[in-house]
This record gives sequence, C-alpha cells and structure tokens, in this order.
Amino acid sequence: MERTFLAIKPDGVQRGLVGNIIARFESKGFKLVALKMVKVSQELAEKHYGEHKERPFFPGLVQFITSDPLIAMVWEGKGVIAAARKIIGATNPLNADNGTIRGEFGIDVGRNIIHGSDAQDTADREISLWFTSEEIISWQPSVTSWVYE
Ligand code: D4T
Repeated sequence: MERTFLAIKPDGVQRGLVGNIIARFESKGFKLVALKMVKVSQELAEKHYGEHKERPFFPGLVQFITSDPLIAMVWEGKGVIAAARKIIGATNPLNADNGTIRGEFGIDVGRNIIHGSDAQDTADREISLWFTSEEIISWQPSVTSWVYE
C-alpha cells in the first residue's frame, strides 16, 4: 500500500492545529503508521529541503523549520500521496482552495502549516530520512472493509 510523509510544521503546532489536521486524514480513511514530535536539526532540515538549496528563500525556510518542534508522520492508503496534496492545498496559501488545510489556515508561503511528499520517489526518500523502519508500524484497522470495497 502507498505511503506518504507529512509534517505539521512549527506554525501548525504553535497555532494548535495538530488535532484538526490529523482528523482530516483519519476521517478520510487513511491509516497513520508513524508519528513523532521532532525539534529538527540543521542537518536534517538541509537534507529534507536539499532540492531548494540554491533558492533565495532556503536560509529562511531552514531557520523556520528548525525554530520549534514539528509533527512528523507517515500515512498509508490507496492514492495517499496525491490525495494528501489535495487535502493540503496549493503551496501559497492565498492560492489554496477553500476547504484545504492551507486554504483555511494560512496566508504566507513561508508559513504554510504542513508539508506533504509530492511523488512516490520523494515519499520514499523522505520516509527513510525521517523514520527508521522500526518506527513505522504495520497494523490493521478493524474498519478496513468499511473503507475499501
Ligand atoms: P512543502 O515541500 O513544504 O510541502 O511545500 P510544497 O511542496 O508545496 O512547495 P515547495 O517544495 O515548492 O516549497 C518548499 C517550501 O518552501 C517554502 N517556500 C516556497 C518559501 O518559503 N518561499 C517560496 O517562495 C517558495 C516557493 C514553502 C514550502
């Protein structure tokens, strides 16, 4: 089954949105298989956002993501990578649709509440960057047959 990496960024934690955000993925039917609160190191932040190293916003992005704890998670389910990106909304919260997390809760691109992997290869890379295999739990929700046909 497909897996994605999601992180509620320090702004989402500070603003008390953790429960609201997790509830959206839970009630959709996706399965939480790993979760931890992390005060991110400079090294991990630079690795996670490595593709943006040359961009002008990179230093501010790393400063922001290391400034306070975030919630790192792995979610599992059919089509979860693309579906999570839809639930999250556009990168710039002012362009994000109503009803999405960023559309409801954000204004600035540098305070966009949550991260979600954008493709299968990035999901694989990010999951192994943030979690050991022992931290990812295989379990079977008893409602599975009520979520999947
Ligand atoms: P993340 O990676 O946080 O889920 O965001 P996206 O996948 O939606 O968007 P991204 O990779 O293009 O941007 C990564 C991260 O950088 C911040 N950012 C981005 C910023 O502070 N200023 C900017 O101009 C851009 C483009 C926000 C998300």
